[in-house]
Amino acid sequence: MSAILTRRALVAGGAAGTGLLLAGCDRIASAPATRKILFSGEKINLGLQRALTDRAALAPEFRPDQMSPVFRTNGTINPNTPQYAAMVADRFAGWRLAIGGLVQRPLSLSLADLAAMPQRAQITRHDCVEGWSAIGKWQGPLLGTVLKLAGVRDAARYIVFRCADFIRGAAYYESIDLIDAFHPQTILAWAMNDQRLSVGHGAPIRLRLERQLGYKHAKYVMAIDAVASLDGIGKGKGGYWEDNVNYDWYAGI
Ligand SMILES: Nc1nc2c(c(=O)[nH]1)N[C@H]1C(S)=C(S)[C@@H](COP(=O)(O)O)O[C@H]1N2
Ligand SMILES: [Mo]
Repeated sequence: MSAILTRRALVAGGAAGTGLLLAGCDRIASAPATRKILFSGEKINLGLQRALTDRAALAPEFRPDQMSPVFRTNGTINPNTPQYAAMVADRFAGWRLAIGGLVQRPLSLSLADLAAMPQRAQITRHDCVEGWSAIGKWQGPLLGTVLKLAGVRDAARYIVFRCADFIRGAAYYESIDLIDAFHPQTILAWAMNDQRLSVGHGAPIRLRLERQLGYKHAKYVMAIDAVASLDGIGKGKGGYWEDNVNYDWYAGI
């Protein structure tokens, strides 16, 4: 009952955009503390709405003439495993993106499948925690489109990205919540600056997550899982750098 009531409260209050945003709201609203707040009065309810709206805000986008002439690479610039080298050799024709975990329809998608979906192109600024930035153009399907195809189950709270590279023996991975997963600028980019993504920048696809710092933008994505908890994945903090250098899991900018 409470889930329905809180959903109605949010719809009536105007926080609802798409059904996808609602999916996220339900999850937030089902936390006992949040439920209390929702029922404690309209003023606080408005505060919650504002918080949700902030998470939905768009990152700035730029004009083509503002693009950086040089966009440096960082972190892994080639996974350099035999498996990855074989994928590069056949130009990722045999590569498949596996979508699994808590989904109704596990998927296996080729680059052609991803390129045939509705596309979003955006010119955005990448901000690395190490203090450099660069503006580039990114194109690919919305992560939300892919997740809708797979059908994320109610129990899912996070989306995990498993990458092809290892740093000091540990597999690179990252994770985000469902609000960011369905954000209108969160894309699986297979093109950068109107060219197919290079190995240095994360071929065949990398996440673009424009409201967060660079280390969250997983390159070399091989598999995407919807999960209920981050426990038991890596060291449990939700990402390679979070696990190993104590970077924040939520790196909002
Ligand atoms: N798989 C993987 N993804 C990664 C990294 C990495 O080392 N491996 N480095 C991260 C960091 S710290 C940054 S700043 C960006 C760099 O992206 P770029 O090489 O396209 O500039 O990728 C991020 N994604
Ligand atoms: Mo970074």
